Amino acid sequence: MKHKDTIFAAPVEQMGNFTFDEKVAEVFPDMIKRSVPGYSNIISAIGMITARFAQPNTQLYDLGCSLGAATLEMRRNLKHSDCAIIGVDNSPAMVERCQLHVDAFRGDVPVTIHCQDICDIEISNASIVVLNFTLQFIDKDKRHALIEKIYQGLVPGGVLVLSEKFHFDNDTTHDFLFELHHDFKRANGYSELEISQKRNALEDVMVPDTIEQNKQRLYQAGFTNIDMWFQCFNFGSMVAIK
Ligand code: GEK
Repeated sequence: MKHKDTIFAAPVEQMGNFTFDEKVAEVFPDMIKRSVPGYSNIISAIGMITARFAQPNTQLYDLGCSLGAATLEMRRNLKHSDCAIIGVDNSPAMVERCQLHVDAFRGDVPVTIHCQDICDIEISNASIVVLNFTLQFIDKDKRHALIEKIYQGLVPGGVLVLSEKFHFDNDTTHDFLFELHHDFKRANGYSELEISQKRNALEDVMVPDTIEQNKQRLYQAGFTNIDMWFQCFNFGSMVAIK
C-alpha cells in the first residue's frame, strides 16, 4: 500500500529537526518522488550504470540506502552472480522496511542491509558505490574522509555515483533554481505550508554544497574522472571514476 506524505500538512507548533523516523519511513517513496526532481530517472540510471560498470567478484555499496530503491535497482541489473550488494543506513525505521523490500524480491546476488553510520563502515573491493542524496546529511567536516574512504575502497575502474541537492554561489541563479524546485513541489501537490515547514525542519540537517565544492572534494580524494551526468534545477548527480 502506498502512503501519501502529509507530515507537514498541518501547522507544527514546535518545529524540531527533521529525522528519518518511523513516520518518514512510512511515506518515504511518495515523499522523495514528489520532492526530488529526477529521482526516478536517477534510480533507473543507477541500474544502467550497474549493468555496464559492475565488475565480477566485487562489492556494490548503497550508502544511505533508505528503503533500498537503488539497492534493488542494482540487484535487478547486475550481470555477475559472484558479486555482493551492501546497503547501509543509520535509521532503524528505514533499515527495517528496507529489509522487507529486499526479502520481497528474489535474486541471485546476496544483499545485506546494515543499520550503521556510513562514516564508520569499511569499504573494500567495490566496483560501484552509490551516495544517492546522502552526503548532504553528513556533517560537513566528515564529508572529505568519507569520500576518501570510498576512493580507497574502489577497485580501478570503479564508479562512485554522487547525487545531491546543490547550493549555488551566484545568488540570482541560486534563487531561480530554488524557486523552480518549489514550483516542482507545488505541481506535485505540496501546499505552501508544507513546503515552508519542511524547509525549516531541514535547515540544520541537510546542508548542500556547491557543484564546485563537491568536485573539489572528489579531486582531493584522488578521483581524476569527474562529471555531472544529470541535473534538474538545484538537484543533480555526478559520476567519479577511479
Ligand atoms: C534512495 N539513497 O532512495 N549514515 C547512514 N545513513 C545516513 C546517515 C549516516 N550518517 N545520515 C543520513 N543517512 C536513498 C535516499 S535519503 C535522501 C537517501 C533524502 C540516511 C538517512 O537515514 C536517509 O535514509 C538517507 O540517508 C537519505 O536512493 O531523504 O533526501
